[in-house]
Amino acid sequence: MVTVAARPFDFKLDPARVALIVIDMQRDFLEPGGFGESLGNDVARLQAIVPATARLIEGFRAAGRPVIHTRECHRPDLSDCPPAKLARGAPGSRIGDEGPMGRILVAGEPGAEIVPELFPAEDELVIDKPGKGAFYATDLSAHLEALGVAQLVFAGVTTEVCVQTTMREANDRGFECLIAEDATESYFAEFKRAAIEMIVAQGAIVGWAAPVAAIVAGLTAVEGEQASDSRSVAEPAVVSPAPIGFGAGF
Ligand code: TIU
Repeated sequence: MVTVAARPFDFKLDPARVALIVIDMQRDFLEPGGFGESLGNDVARLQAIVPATARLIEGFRAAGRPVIHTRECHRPDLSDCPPAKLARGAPGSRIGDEGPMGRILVAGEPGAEIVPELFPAEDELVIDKPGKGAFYATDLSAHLEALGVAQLVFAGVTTEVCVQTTMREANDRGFECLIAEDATESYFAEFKRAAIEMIVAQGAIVGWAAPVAAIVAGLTAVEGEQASDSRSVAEPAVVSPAPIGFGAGF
């Protein structure tokens, strides 16, 4: 185990059992004319985390650890989009409507694709998900089980919606979860801050938070080393039992 300085206390990183999940870094959320903007958001804020997210992805690739990408999108016939979700957004620019990047949030359309700077490598898993959480109605659980993963590092957008939902799903499934705080963003600065506070509160009730640099240093550190400058937190890390409950659909 490698010690990564994190909040609310050090994270004990297992470089042999960790994977990265990059949530929904899609044109539809980061560029004008997509789903994010159709919900009334200014998408400019989200572009800022692309370089830090790229550094995190590169760190995992260099360490030979899995990088998993997700895309929030729907089938072209929208059969996997509940009417309650379809009804959101401004009329004329809802899910499935034509926009400047093709049909909004529809699989295979340019807007649903991951931004070029963070494009998945050929051998990397890409999970298309109809919900906010990446476990709901996907085969992510089975993939993680096959990979022997016990810890998940999270990046992507938006912090309080798809990232937090997926972290909560993962935490309930027994994974130790760490959010890369400078590789995630929200359309609302205060929501990002509050979401991370909720995650780390109550002794890491959902998980831990650390900067990209500390996580990448941890991936390459020798076992037993401190991966970065300690934030002088003496409390020992809690090591959870092996992940449990990997059932299809859970
Ligand atoms: N609206 C918003 O903040 N987020 C989403 O709809 N999806 C994701 O977070 N990916």
